[in-house]
Amino acid sequence: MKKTKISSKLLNILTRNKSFVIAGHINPEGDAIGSILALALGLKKTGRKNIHLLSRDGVPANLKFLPYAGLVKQLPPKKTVDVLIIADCNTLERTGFREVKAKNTVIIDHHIPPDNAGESELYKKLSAGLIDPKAAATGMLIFKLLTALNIPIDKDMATNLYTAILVDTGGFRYSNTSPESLRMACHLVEAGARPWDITKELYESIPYKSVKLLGLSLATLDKKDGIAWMTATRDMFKKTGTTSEDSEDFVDYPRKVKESEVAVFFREDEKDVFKLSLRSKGKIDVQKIANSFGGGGHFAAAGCKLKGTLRDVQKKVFAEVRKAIKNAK
Ligand SMILES: [Mn+2]
Repeated sequence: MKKTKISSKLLNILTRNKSFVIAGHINPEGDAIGSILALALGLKKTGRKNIHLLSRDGVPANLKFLPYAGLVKQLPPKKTVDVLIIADCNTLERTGFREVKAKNTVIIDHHIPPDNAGESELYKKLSAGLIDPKAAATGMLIFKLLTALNIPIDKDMATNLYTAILVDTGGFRYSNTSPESLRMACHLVEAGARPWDITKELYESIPYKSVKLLGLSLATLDKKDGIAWMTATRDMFKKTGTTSEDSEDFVDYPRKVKESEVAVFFREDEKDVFKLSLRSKGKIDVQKIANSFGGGGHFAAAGCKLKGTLRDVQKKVFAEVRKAIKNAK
């Protein structure tokens, strides 16, 4: 296994304190929920009972099968806790909780810290961190952390961690799939994670109404100049009785288009407010594009929010994408 430096300070904070809040990010997916659950189960094994798991948007329906998903709460504790652990994101804003009071704050994450990180209040008072943008999933960092803490990984932890890594590597297909992520998966399967059971829950249990929504949205699929895109309007959500959660992986469809270098999915959240998901096939840094609109993410997967009519929003975004494609040539 590749060496990731885990500071003794971090290990001390985790072993010498009693009360913890572990928070994932808003709009959580498998990596966020799987990571916080696995870490909590691990810490519980060492006798720690006072662990409060937080996800502002709760646990999405397709992740409710994760062992101990019921532990995840949407409201923070009122009392000051010893340690706040921010997982799979790197700002308090992303967790959706500004009100958590903690004596120590720790970040465990695989996103690139914000440019102004050094000046932000959070980073100034950060007690320790395990931040590795090269890690394919936060779940991989949790795996290493549990190993460093000598906590054996049981079946429940393995199921959570396998899910985290599976989701963030796109089912072990994305370019972040490495010997290390596969080796970890191998350990996790040996520890009791069941690949087909997890796959079935994640990818073969889509509600009928979500597939109907996909049908409406797919009808908007279009392409031009190396960009492929697709839209889901409020009207479509209304017609099918679905919510934004049902369109979680829709950006995969424009990404599948052979002619696309960049894929964009436009999701209308409110009238003239669009949430964008951007994907790259590997040449274009879509994080930069998302950044220019106040969003963020990774090189190959990023997101942002824009106001305006669909026409105006698309015009603005396509201009940026076209520029990026041109510069990459
Ligand atoms: Mn992640």
